[in-house]
Amino acid sequence: MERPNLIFVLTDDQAQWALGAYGNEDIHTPNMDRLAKEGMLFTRAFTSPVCSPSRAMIMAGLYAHQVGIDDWISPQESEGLDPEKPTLAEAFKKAGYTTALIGKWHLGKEERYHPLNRGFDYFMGFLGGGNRPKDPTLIINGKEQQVEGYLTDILTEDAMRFIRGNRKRPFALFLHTRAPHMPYTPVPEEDMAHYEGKKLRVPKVEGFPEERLQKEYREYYASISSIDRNLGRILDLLEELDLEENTILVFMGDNGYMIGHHGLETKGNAWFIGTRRRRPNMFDLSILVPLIIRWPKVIKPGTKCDEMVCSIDFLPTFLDVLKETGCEVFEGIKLEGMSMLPLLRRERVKWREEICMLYDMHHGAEAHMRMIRTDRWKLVLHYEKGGKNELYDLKSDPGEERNLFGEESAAKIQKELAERLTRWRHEVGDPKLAQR
Ligand SMILES: [Ca+2]
Repeated sequence: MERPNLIFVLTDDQAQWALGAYGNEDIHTPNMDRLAKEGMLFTRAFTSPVCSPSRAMIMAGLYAHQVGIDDWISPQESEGLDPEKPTLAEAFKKAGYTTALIGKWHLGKEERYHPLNRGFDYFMGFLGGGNRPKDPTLIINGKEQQVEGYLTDILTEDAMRFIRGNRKRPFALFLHTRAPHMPYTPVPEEDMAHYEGKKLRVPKVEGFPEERLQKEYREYYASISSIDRNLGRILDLLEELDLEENTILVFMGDNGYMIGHHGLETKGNAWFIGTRRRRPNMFDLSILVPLIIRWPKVIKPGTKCDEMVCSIDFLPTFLDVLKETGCEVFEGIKLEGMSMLPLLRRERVKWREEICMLYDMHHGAEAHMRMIRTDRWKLVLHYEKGGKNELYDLKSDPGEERNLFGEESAAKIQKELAERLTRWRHEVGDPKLAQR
């Protein structure tokens, strides 16, 4: 097998429900939908419910707490992705690829955490979590400067320049947008235009005016459409350069998102919409993300995968791909994820039966959540003061609205899940266990 290129597009706070290919009829995402038609759409891709932990899981193939990340990294904090743990970018670099990160990093801003020290040959973007959607401040050739224009457009142009310049060698490009993260606007008019004067489907939220929800949805969708328009430019370029066939294109969101669902706004560290009251959570809406992979040489177009995959699976997957193409890869490192390569090939494979996750939140509120999710059930144990444990039957209650924790009828499954969760916590070295 020839060494394939990789383009990994990671969007920021794009919910799985905010994409046409996942069934949203209001949103304008023709290029994301095209990817789904030409590749494989994952219906159950999970990751951490907030930013930095999710990115750490993608980059390191380990759970975030195993690489020194608990919550999203605030501008005042000095933590970052453990320099001792190999990254996805280092895997590609070792295999002889030219590697680039264009856009958001959010895995530490100190020198030892810098993308250029973590396997990337090229970096243009920003190290923290946020930026302005228009006229952003970016690090270009090592210098911080303000650039005129819309951020997603600027990042895409640089990505296109990188692709053109590296078309003859294998490359691994990570394009991490800041969109559609809050604030959603300003957004270019052409992207806003898809929603003007349209009544969008929004959840009913008691005590929160529908017009405000309509406005938020319009702006959130427009921000996603601006990514979509730029994705289209990249797809066109790949076609023009004849790179389509041999490029693995991953499109993914970094965490789930809610606008009004459960009366909440944002993700795992959500607040009740219109208030400052927090509701730390592990709802599917927060941990499920869009994931589409196109790889014409391997993936049958228009396929779907319903297995529960996780962001920790990327590193094992790409190590497998690189190994098959005869590249030198890391040996003997301990990873938590599973290679998705058999899934991409639609081979029969014994897959995982549960997804476990932990989230120690300390920004905005304190929470310590431990979750296990199977096909049918979800148990979330809360170790913070005043936290209420949760148990949902996802089969009869996919919206996670009826908490069955402590109910006689579910006692048996609750006990079983709690035991499985405890086993997992020991396996992955849950820091909360050590404290006790
Ligand atoms: Ca995010």
